[in-house]
Amino acid sequence: MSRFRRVAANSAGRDLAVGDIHGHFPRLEQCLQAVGFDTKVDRLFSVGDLVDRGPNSEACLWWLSQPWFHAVQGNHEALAISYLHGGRLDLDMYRAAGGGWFMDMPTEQQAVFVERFMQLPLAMEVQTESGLIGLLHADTPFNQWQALRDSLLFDDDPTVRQVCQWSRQRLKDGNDEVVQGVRALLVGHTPVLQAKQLGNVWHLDTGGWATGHFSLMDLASLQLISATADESKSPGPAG
Ligand SMILES: [Mn+2]
Repeated sequence: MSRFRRVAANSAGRDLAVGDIHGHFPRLEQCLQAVGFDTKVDRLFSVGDLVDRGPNSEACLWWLSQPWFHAVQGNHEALAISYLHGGRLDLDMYRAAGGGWFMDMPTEQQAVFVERFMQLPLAMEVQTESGLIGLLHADTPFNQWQALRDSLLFDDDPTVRQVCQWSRQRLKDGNDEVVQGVRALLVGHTPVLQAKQLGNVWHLDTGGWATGHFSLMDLASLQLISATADESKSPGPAG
């Protein structure tokens, strides 16, 4: 697998990004329908944390098999990898964070998920007509996109990985420094009430997994489309 992925521009349709999904794929599907998402021409980019907390984590495999769906690896995907491969992991914390569906699954099935999660890059860049858009789960340790790209491609620095998947520092500090070399960097991981911009870094996890309120961002225009799933139409139980 490559820890960094480049994606060419979409000349046919729209590119949208979404914050953490956390096993709420039916809600996300409702939101996509509400904004007229067309799987034939549009693409959806996820900033990671596809699984845990919600009732439909298993559905991530179907989504990841769709040619229009692209995701980076969040810390929850990393937790599953650590669990299976014997990395350092606080099991009580993992279960409390929603990992029970995975922990209680037969090992052969866990391996199928982990194999797929290990293929996900830690960061991705997408070409658009108005410039390059970066995506990763939590934060970048470098304010030069080129430096992050080089680090992920040519080193395997655990500190860089840690920041990319776990850090909440930029939001905590209200750090509005611009990340040079990308028009915008889209991240998730820390829930915010409304999508929040600091410098050119957009925090998109508006808790769609908790409240049904997903913020979809158009990559080319950086316009936000907020969509809230209608729970009364949801086929699954609310989580
Ligand atoms: Mn996260």
